[in-house]
Amino acid sequence: MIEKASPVERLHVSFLTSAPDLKRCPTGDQPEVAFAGRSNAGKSSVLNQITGSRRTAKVSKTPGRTQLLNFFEVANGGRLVDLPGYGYAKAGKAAQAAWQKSVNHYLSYRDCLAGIVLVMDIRHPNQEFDRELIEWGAASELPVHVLLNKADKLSNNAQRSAAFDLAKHYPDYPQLTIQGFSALRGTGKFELIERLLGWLHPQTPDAV
Ligand SMILES: Nc1nc2c(ncn2[C@@H]2O[C@H](COP(=O)(O)OP(=O)(O)OP(=O)(O)O)[C@@H](O)[C@H]2O)c(=O)[nH]1
Ligand SMILES: [Mg+2]
Repeated sequence: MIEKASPVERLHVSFLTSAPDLKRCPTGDQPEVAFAGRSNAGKSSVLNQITGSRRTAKVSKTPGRTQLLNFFEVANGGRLVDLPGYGYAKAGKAAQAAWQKSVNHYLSYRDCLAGIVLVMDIRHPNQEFDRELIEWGAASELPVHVLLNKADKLSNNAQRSAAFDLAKHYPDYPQLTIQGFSALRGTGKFELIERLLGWLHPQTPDAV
């Protein structure tokens, strides 16, 4: 009988580098998973939760904290990328446009991209940027895994309805998956880590 491996508790990662744009990204010689989403949705917090360290990525109460593409190396291969948030209204128009361009370029031309984790605030899901990214992922045949983050802000019932309502918008998106998550509490951590390992190490899904 094959024993079921115990779930992976945390991903071991180390910071590799930051890049302002696609040109200055490290050579894309390994599978990469990008964390995208609106500013303040909790991308950096999610990274910290799954790596078990508050210091992996910078978190801030002020939206727009992550302004560069930040690369992290995962033990046993693969990388995670913390992208700047979309839609940080207080940034000047020029700064916003520059970040969006760097993120759009990265998503469009980064050949080693294996999947995208799209982080949404569960209380405000499926905003314009989210819809665009989901459509783009489907058109590019790239898997998109949605995290309905900050689930701790809603009751269990409301969490389930949020996931159900979002799924209803995308009945014909075979590469779209959705889960609830709380970066604050760690809810949904195992499911996310399993998904990431499946993308980064497709041959050895249980390796860390
Ligand atoms: N209650 C709650 N707060 C959260 C959760 N995840 C993140 N936050 C808070 O949301 C705020 C933004 O978190 P970040 O992780 O910096 O968000 P981000 O998406 O990386 O933001 P940018 O870097 O601006 O794009 C911080 O105050 C976090 O503490 C969560 O699961 N629950
Ligand atoms: Mg951030």
